[in-house]
Amino acid sequence: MTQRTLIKDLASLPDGPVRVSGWVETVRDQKRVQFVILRDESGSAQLVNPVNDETAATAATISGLMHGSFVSVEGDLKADERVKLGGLEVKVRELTVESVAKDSPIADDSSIDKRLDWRFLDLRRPEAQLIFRVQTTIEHAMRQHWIDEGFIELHTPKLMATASESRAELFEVPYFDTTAYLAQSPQLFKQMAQSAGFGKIFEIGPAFRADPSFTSRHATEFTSVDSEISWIDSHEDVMQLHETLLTKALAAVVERHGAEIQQHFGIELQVPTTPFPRIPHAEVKAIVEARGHRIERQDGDLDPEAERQISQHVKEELGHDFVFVTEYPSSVRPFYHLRPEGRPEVTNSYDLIYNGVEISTGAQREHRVDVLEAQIAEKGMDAAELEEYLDFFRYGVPPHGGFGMGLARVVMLMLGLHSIRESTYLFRGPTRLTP
Ligand code: AMO
Repeated sequence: MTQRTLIKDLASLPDGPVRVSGWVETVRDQKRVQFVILRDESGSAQLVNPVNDETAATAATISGLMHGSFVSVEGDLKADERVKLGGLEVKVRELTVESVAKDSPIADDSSIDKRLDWRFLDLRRPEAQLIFRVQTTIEHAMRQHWIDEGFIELHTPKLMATASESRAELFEVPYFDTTAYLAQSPQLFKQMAQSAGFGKIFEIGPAFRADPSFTSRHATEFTSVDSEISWIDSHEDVMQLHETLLTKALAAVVERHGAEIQQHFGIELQVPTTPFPRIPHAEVKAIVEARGHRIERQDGDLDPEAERQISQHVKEELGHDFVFVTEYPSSVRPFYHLRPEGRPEVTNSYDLIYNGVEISTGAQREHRVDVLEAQIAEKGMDAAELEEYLDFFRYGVPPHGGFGMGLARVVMLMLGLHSIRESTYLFRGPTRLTP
């Protein structure tokens, strides 16, 4: 039997026998000749079967072929400029139906909810597969940088005895005769690696938030990209690592998928320049208000419209898709953010906004245990619950900082998708636990 050829590789083969396998996208069943568009994970090609006495059996099979059925085909490849799809076709010699499909329950105009119900069929769209190829490239490029720079990859536990970010949005799990919590972030344990003397670490793993909202940017389970480094002078060192990682990721995506992204999503993806713009939070508020948007939030944190506005401003003025909003007020930041000397009202922290949406939070961490204890008390938190975390700072720890970034948000904003539901393989939300 001829070895299977991926459809994308047909173009580089000479005319002659080939074997292709995939699923049936369309069938054009004419009296004298039949055409089948066959798709595999690499592309699509036209199969042709002239109808005559010799091919009658195959013709009968093709007439009854349901869209979506998986088939293997032995045939003869022929380059033919007249064929619109790739300038080639495969004349069928033998067609084996490996698995018959039922009528598809979804169509191109199905709602996103219906498509998610049938996600495995929805994902057969080539642009859906491209989303996950892009994601693979992003992760690979970042991982390559981390490895080149001597980082250690961690896999921190997702079952925890305490909250990892705050008591809000916490999932409880019965755990033998006690209660466990699902990790909201690897925050505590990535910091622990600094006390352990690991120096530089990263993790790409799941994070859970019992967030009841139904926005286009929130999921109850998401993939968090985290990194944490020792011996920083301030959050500036973290931002430099962060922009380097994203620039390398984008360069790899542009090189590997730029043309396809243009074709499927109509976006001319650019590699960003470094440094990314940095604007202090107070200045961001002033800019956003000058653009006519009043931030209504009581705590003064940026709302989604403010994120869109500052992003738009940076795009117009500096031609950049990214902006670091720095110096967040202490009042809207967690207890573990370090506050710079003499300015207790702000933190050595940032949010990174990409094409109008927050994709990440980063900060220098407070590593002086007495200051940490004071900040825990100030936030009205229970220090007893954080005893084990506080131990990380009682036996020596270097100054350190890091960031956490939502992978699906990055992919969504890179490709101009409308919702994180499109850039998450299997979305989890308040009313979705399947498939
Ligand atoms: P934060 O809570 O800001 O910070 O989360 C970091 C990033 O994670 C993503 N994210 C989400 N993505 C999808 N659905 C959600 N419900 C969701 N919640 C968060 C966002 C966000 O910017 N420990 C800190 C990070 C750090 O300081 O290192 C943290 O978790 O892209």
